[in-house]
Order: sequence, then structure tokens, then C-alpha cells
Amino acid sequence: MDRLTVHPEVQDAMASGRPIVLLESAVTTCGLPRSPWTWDEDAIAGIAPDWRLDQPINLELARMMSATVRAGGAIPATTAIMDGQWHVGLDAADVVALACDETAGKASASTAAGALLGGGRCGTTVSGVLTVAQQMKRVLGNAPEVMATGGIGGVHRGWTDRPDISADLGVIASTPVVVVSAGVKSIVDVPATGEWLETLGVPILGLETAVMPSFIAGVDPEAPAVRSVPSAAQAAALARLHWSSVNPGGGVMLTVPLEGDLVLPRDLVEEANQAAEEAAGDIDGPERTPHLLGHMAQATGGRSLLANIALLVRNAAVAATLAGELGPGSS
Ligand code: PSU
Ligand code: MN
Repeated sequence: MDRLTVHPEVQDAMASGRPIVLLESAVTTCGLPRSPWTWDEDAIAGIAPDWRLDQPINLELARMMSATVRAGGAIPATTAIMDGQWHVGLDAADVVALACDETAGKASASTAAGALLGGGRCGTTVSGVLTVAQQMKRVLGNAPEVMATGGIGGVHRGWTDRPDISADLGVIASTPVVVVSAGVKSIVDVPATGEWLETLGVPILGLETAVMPSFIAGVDPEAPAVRSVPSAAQAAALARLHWSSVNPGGGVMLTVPLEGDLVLPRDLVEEANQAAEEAAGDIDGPERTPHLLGHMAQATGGRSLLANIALLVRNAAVAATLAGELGPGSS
């Protein structure tokens, strides 16, 4: 059984060759608070004018990403696991149900089969989304070629003792999709992640930057060099070349730096993160990430959340432009 449900709107877009952007949903189920925005109202309105202050942050963000993809001329295809099926493209009611389901976890390539068997709702990480793209290719013969996220998972600090390396990296290397991100999620080892991606043969492009961005924080002085591209059109040309002449089955990263006042100083992120880790103590499992994020938001007066939301929306916009530039898939 293929366990694949593709939304009719996404099916139509695929049939007619319209641009599509795959969106992850682990950020909705596990990456952002399920409570409304309580910080500076002008600040959130500055990056998302339509933001509804009475709605949970994770739900508003999911809606904003989809709306941003549409505004950029592409069809959003949010992926998730629900009722034992991979879903590609969600109705508004599904998005609400997913965002408000406190039991919803996140599925990666390693945990997706368990989530499919479990029967509940589950968000998909980057590796989860790319796994659906692979399944679409097998079942339908075609799949979207662009996805957007905030930051990918990476190589965690302390990797010499225990190689804690996100499933995202290996699956990016083996799936022909351009992953649009602001680099690697806080707080991982950015240089080590760059090395690992190089080992895996993944080209890393930077939109108007030659250094890998560091998610919500200012550039890491040890961050790896990336290939700077001046536009999404150039990124599309490079991805096409990678697929036609280098590796038809491999992924490409397009990193997009967060800009302006929204970027947090590195030492502030570092301090807030350490304090959050200490405060989290023994809290383990699905409780830990929300706890860390909540603590970080408190310690930064909401700035960590604001930066995270801003980069998620920006990446969705860039991904939509990129999907338009790439044009219909080659298969
Ligand atoms: N970007 C965000 N917040 C998130 C994520 C990305 O701004 O929560 C998710 C993505 O789905 C990514 C995952 O694949 O975090 C990586 O999680 P981990 O470090 O557990 O591998
Ligand atoms: Mn891990």
C-alpha cells in the first residue's frame, strides 16, 4: 500500500505543470508555541501584517507560510501524516487540527513508518517531507522539486562523543529537491554540518551570501563558505545543472540569510540557549523542545520567536519564486 494522499489542488498543479512548494509541518507540531503572540504587537505586524493575535502562533505561522507561497505564484503543499496516510496538501481544517493536536509529534525518515502505523497526526521534518517526495516519485512518477523550512537539522555539538546527526542531511543528499532554509537550526555545530554536507556531495548555495547563514543568529565566524547566487533564477539554473550533469538523484541547499534588525547577536542566542538547556534539566522527549523554545523566547523578549517566524516566511517567499524559475519537472 502506498499510503499516499495528494490533495486535488496539488494533483491539478502537478498535471498542469504549475509551480509547487512542499512545506514541512514539524515546525507547526513541535517547533513553535501553541499559544498566541504576547510580545510586541507592532513587531509581529511588521513582518506579517495579517497576523491574528488571538490565534496560536504555530497555526498562524502555518497559514502565513501557505499564503506567502500563494502570493509568490506557487501552490503550497504542506505535508503531514494523518490517519495512517502521507498527506501532500492540507485543507484549512486539517491545518487547524494538526496545529491544535497536543499529541502530534514529528516524523523523520527514521520514525515515519511508526507514525504511519500509529494512526494519529504527525508533523513532518525536512527528511519527512523529502521522504514523501521520494514516495510521490515512486507512485506517481513525479514530485515537486522545491521545499521550504526554517532551518534544517544538523550535526550536534559533542558529535565526537556521540554522532548525533539529523536524518535531514542524508535524505537531502539522496532526494532531488532544492531545500530552502536559513541554514541549520539553533543550536548545532554549523562548521561540522557544512563539512558533513560536503562529504555527502550536497551543493550549498547562498542567496546573496558567500557564508552559510546561522538561522536566527548573526553569522558564525567559522561558518563554511557557500556558493553565492545573486537570484533565485541563478539557483534554479544551478540546480538544473546539478540534476542534468552531476547527480540526478541528489538534493541542493539554498540558504537565505535573515537580515536587518531581526538578526540576534550570537552571544545572546548562545547565552539564552545555555540557560534554556539548564532550565530544561531532565525534561525529556516531546516536552523538551517546546520548553527550550519558550525559555529562549522569554530570555530574548520574544526576539527569538520573531526572528524564527520572519525567516520561515521569507524562505517560503524565496521558495515560491524558485519553484516558478525551475518550471515544470524534468520527469
Ligand atoms: N525550522 C524551524 N523550526 C523547526 C524546524 C525547522 O524554524 O522546528 C524543523 C524541521 O522540520 C527540521 C527539524 O527538519 O526541525 C530538525 O529537527 P531535528 O534537529 O530534531 O533533526
Ligand atoms: Mn539526533
